[in-house]
Amino acid sequence: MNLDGLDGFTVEVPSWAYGNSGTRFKVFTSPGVPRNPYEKIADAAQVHRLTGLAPRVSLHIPWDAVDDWADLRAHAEKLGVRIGAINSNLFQDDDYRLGSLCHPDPVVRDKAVRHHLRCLEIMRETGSTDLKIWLPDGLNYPGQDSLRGRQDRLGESLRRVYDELGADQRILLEYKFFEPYFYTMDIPDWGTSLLHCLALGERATVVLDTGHHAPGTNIEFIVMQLLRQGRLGAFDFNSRFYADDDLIVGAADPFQLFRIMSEIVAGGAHRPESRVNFMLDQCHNIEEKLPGQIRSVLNVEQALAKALLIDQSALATAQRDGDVLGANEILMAAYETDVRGALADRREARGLPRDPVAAFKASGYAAAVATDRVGGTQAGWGA
Ligand code: LRH
Ligand code: MN
Ligand code: MN
Repeated sequence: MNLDGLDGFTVEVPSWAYGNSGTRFKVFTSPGVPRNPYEKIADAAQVHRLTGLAPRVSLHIPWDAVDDWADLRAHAEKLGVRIGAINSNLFQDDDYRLGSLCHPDPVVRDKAVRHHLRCLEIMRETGSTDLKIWLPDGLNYPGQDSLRGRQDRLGESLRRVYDELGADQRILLEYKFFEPYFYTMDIPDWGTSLLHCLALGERATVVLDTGHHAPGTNIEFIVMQLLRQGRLGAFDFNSRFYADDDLIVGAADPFQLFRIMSEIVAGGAHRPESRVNFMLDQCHNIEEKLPGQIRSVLNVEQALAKALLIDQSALATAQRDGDVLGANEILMAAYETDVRGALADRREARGLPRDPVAAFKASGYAAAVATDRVGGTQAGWGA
């Protein structure tokens, strides 16, 4: 089984997956939960230590704000990981009730732009190259504001941020079709995100969060189209049954994850040179967080491994011959191959545990942090 395509493949983990989280109804607390960004990074480093797959941690600002960014960076590097994408936060400030980068008042828009300029500074101090923007702006009622005017304001605000990017920095622009507003969002879909990226320039790319589409959306089609345009910057991986559920990637629909990874392989985007950032955006409300994160990165790796097994030349022949069932069978043969043993062998050959979840449980880490850390925080909100 040739899995060489996995070489260099990585998954970025989110700092907020390690904090307490819940729904709007209840936040469950867990023993040993991190009390600050340093402890979140320490937990994330465990995921990398046991899987060899997760060398970067995304931060959310101001959830993960610290006094000394160089010190946080050094802390991460000492633990064998790096700071990944810096996420701006435009959804927890009273001033943003009617929007942020799209707000009708230029004073509020300016405040939102300045938040991003601060994020760019943090990126310089932490060595991060990716500014990730999820725009929570939108409308609840028809007529509430001008749909068109808001797009114009958004374009102007983004331009101000883009023009301040350093040579090695880029924007990752996320979309979401609903929530927190329900009549429309100002970046509801990949087309809107892509249009803004195209207007900005080549250092603006789209983030595809797998939980941000209407049910039934063909996500792999979007992946293919963005890759064709050279504008797929990143994924926010998670699973959903209903809305933006943020469950473990590959848990709800592993076949969808495989289909996504098939388009990634077809576009060569699993290779690090593609600069597609494969990130997780999840919350572990009721399950153990560290094993949940370990399982997640392994699920992504497994889906990629299966996609790498697709016999591309046989598939091309079947497609050219119009062999509908034959082509489908070639794809399904890869999906149905059990790669778990091969992946465990591969880990072992690299000095990693065959079963990272079991190794975590045996390590005593959870018990040690439960004793050391008292009074952990809710994901984001309490940090
Ligand atoms: C919005 C979102 C976005 C945020 C994260 C916490 O639903 O997916 O990526 O930054 O959740
Ligand atoms: Mn997201
Ligand atoms: Mn989301």
